[in-house]
Amino acid sequence: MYNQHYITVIIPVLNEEKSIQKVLEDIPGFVDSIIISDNGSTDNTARIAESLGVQVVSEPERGYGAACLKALEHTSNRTDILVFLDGDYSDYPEEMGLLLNPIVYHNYDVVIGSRMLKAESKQHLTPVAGFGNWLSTRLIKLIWNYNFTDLGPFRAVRYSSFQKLEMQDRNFGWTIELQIKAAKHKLNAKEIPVSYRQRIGESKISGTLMGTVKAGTKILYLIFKELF
Ligand SMILES: Nc1nc2c(ncn2[C@@H]2O[C@H](COP(=O)(O)OP(=O)(O)OP(=O)(O)O)[C@@H](O)[C@H]2O)c(=O)[nH]1
Ligand SMILES: [Mg+2]
Repeated sequence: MYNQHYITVIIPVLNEEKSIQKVLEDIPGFVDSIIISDNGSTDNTARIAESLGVQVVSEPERGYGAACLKALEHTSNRTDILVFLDGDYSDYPEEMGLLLNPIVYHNYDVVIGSRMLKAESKQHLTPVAGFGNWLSTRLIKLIWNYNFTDLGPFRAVRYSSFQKLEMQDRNFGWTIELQIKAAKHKLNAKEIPVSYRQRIGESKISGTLMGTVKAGTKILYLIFKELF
């Protein structure tokens, strides 16, 4: 519990055996529930997580969004705040309180950890990812007048507000869908600068051309789909 708030952490994973233990070790002790959503890993990610006593759910259909939606099927209704975190040790789990405080103390609904608001973090984003963030957040500002600088994975959402959003995207569009729907539902949203480092293990998305093109296309498609 964090100031009488029940915290559930969701970590989608695909082959993160080299990093998952480090991620779990750095998660603060106040967290009530951790759900690892295994997206068809072929390595030891699930076994390592289970050996550390963490709940692992399995989503065979590839896709970041699909993995999140599967974890949400197993989320306790005692949950007050959801936290999303990547499994590649690029985020700093120990900074979770920074994301929770605006929700617990200042009535915010959505807090995005921005890597663009911290020079030491921004340098670890590929130029294409940086440009993609700039373009998509400018479009959100233009269309829905909400100020974001990043589509960062490390974020916290008040569970009752989250349920209103009826999230649907099953792969790369998840992060931006949440931010667009937060704007459309006029939720109280803000960004907090967070630390970010090079991932452990092979880059799957932002470090690969195919991954970046696929993610970029999906993100732009979602902006125009939500617009119309
Ligand atoms: N790429 C990818 N990651 C997934 C998938 N399902 C779950 N994940 C996890 O989602 C999180 C984000 O994926 P990443 O590959 O780190 O995406 P990224 O941070 O944009 O790019 P890189 O870290 O450079 O690969 C990680 O914990 C992945 O293990 C999937 O189908 N594809
Ligand atoms: Mg990553």
